[in-house]
Amino acid sequence: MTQESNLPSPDDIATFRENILRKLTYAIGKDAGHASQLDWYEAVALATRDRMIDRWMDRTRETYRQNGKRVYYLSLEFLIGRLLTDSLSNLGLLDIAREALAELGVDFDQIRLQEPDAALGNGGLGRLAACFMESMATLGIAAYGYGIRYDHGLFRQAIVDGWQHEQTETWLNFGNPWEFERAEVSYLIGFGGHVTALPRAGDEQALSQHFWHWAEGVRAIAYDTPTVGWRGSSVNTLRLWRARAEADFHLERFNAGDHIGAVAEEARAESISRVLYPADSTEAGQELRLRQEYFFVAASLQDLLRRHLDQHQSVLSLPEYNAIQLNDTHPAIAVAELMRLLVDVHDVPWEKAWALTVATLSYTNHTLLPEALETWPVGLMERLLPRHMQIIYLINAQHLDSLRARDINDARLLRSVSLIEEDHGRRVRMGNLAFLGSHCVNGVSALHTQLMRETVFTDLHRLYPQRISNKTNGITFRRWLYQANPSLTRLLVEHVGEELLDAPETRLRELEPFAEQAEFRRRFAEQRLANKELLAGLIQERVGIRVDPHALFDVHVKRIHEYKRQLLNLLHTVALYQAIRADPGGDWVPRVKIFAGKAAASYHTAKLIIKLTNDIARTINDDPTVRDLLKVVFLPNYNVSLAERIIPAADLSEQISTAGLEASGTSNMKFALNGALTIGTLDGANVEMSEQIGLEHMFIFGMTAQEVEARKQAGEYNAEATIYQSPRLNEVLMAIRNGAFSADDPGRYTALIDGITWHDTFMVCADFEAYWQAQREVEKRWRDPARWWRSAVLNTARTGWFSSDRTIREYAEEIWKVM
Ligand code: T68
Repeated sequence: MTQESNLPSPDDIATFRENILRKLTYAIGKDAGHASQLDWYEAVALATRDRMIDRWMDRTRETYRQNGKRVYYLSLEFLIGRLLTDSLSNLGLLDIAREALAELGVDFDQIRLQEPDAALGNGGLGRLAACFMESMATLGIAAYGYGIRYDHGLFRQAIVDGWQHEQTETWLNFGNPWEFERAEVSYLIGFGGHVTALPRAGDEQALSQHFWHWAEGVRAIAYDTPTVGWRGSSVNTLRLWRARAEADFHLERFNAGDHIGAVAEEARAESISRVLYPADSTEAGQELRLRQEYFFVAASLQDLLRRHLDQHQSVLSLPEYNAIQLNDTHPAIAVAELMRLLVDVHDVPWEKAWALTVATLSYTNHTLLPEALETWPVGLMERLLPRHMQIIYLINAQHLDSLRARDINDARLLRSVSLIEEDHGRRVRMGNLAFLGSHCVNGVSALHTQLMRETVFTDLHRLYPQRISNKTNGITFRRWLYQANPSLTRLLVEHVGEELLDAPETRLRELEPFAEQAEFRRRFAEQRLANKELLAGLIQERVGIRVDPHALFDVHVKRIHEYKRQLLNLLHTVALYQAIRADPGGDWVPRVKIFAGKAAASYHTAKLIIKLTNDIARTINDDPTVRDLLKVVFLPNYNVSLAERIIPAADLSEQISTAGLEASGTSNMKFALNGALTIGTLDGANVEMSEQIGLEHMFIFGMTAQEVEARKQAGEYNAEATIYQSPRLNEVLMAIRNGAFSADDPGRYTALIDGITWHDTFMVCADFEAYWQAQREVEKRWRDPARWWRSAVLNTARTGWFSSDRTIREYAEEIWKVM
């Protein structure tokens, strides 16, 4: 394509301008003279949404006509962010919209900021679901995302006196122009009550149909958001459920005079879709969480079964036309619910129902952290979902019987593969349930998948050696390159050609030769500098710290968790600070350490790490001896939109988790795609990144997963000797411990520092020296711009494989069988 053909035509601009004005007038009820920025945003969003509808309906009809198989992605989280630029860009309307608005005297870059982030997720798991939705649409896979339409997404993080405070998030306050409420698509979801058998002559009683007399009914109402793929190729549906009280129920009580009781029941029902659980990798052991899980699974399964039966009449062909992916164990109750629907409602014999269930479901695991493996107390399950508990017992009995029939009698093994954990009070293991009920189980990076086989699922893996496979995560380049970094995208297109945009997985490699050209490297660096200037502006505006865009931007952004080791980075920060103070005239590389991330509300250590970051930042930023050599910034309220501003401006990407603990990581891929160099451990997808990019273009350091494991096996490790051998580390720990950064409360960090001294569960001390050395390598490279920028270009050029299109193609071919 030539440059000219890319310019929007005046007709297209005029048409879109008219579309916007019509929306403003007839949907918003404002005239152009009185419209607020928010009105304009809504008008453009509605005009944009209109452009998806025809294709959306076409695709739906097409799938129906072709008798195609549909993919259902069940996830409690979709971390979407904003949709305006994404939708416009994928529809090829971005420049047209910009121009149309300019003609109306409206600045697109201002009104796009009016859109609140849809933050219906905690972190990587939720963002992955959003990237997958976009890739499935791009690849033309007929897919539905199913989840919950939370009234309140992930909390807003405010930093007060250095501490995190959680504030209610209110993304729906001004409505949501992207969604369609489908009041007519609704299901009644039951909870509680009791079960009676409906035995027929000759049936084995336990396996026969049962009737569940549930005690409480909650209505699920569908809200649909169209998801458009690149070049508008295809449009899929994200269907999110909202919980409503069943009106008649409560009206009776209300009329009988129990006004408060009626309202309380209404509130109880609606609380199910009230708020996203702010748990990242920690078990949320709350009844409400289990109600959320069952609520959205039950509504989704009823919905897809209805769609299937409308078209194919019989449930016996379910796996031929439907693939259901469980995003972690959060929807694992689907195994029991699908069995219940097949056996109790559709009268399918138990054995057949089990075969259909396993053939339809598959499960993705995202963590091996023991505290994150979901289990539910048997008592709670019996009370809330009595029929499901029965079904789970039956599945378990059949499973254990089948093993004994294979002469497997080892008590330890039977205990380990059972669906019921007997050791800490009886609990249902959702991981084992998801594993048994799925024909495919996958991990999210090569290392993680290998560790799944060797640790959490060793015994199940031995029994079902074909079931586990790897599907390394990916990211959508549309959002994380084209939209987040338009200036880099322009530079790449200029050199590789417009075709790059349609096939970045392969064509990014064509950039490699340019890494050798000084002029290209100069432009690459210049482009980065421009992004850094923008980020410097944002930092000044949000936290009032002035940073030099020419300094090395060293960035650590993700959920705050001990295993992600923000603390290791902080120890390095303090060590660097002390070194600079000891030699203020030295030849230092000016650096800005940028942190951002949320801590789970109940995770005290993570919140303390945020406070420490801010304590260290204040001390260093106020110290005139370090001047511009070192600045520390904690940007509040990390979310998708902030990530889109930070990632394109990063020079160095911190991916320093304790090896073996980060399942994959996905921000590691986003940074590399945008040309940042990674300092990281051999963990998660970092391993595969180092294979694609080349070890020499990353800064890999520290213990391997094997070494970490060996150290743990050797018994309780204490870091005293390590600290003794590293005067630098010792000095850092002493300073923090003695209140050098917390004069107002000198003991604030005693327990934190004692923790890493006496236990060092996450190998912070153990990896400190290696990390310090790796950081010196970073500085050496930075001082040699030709080498730095060559590596940076090669990072971008060699990250194509981490496109979520590649990941989705693997799911589609190997698990869902839809390609
Ligand atoms: C992340 N998991 C992994 N969990 O930590 C990350 N947990 O390595 C991986 O790249 C990513 O998943 C995608 O595979 C999470 O984000 C959660 O957010 C979570 C939420 C609720 C309960 C437990």
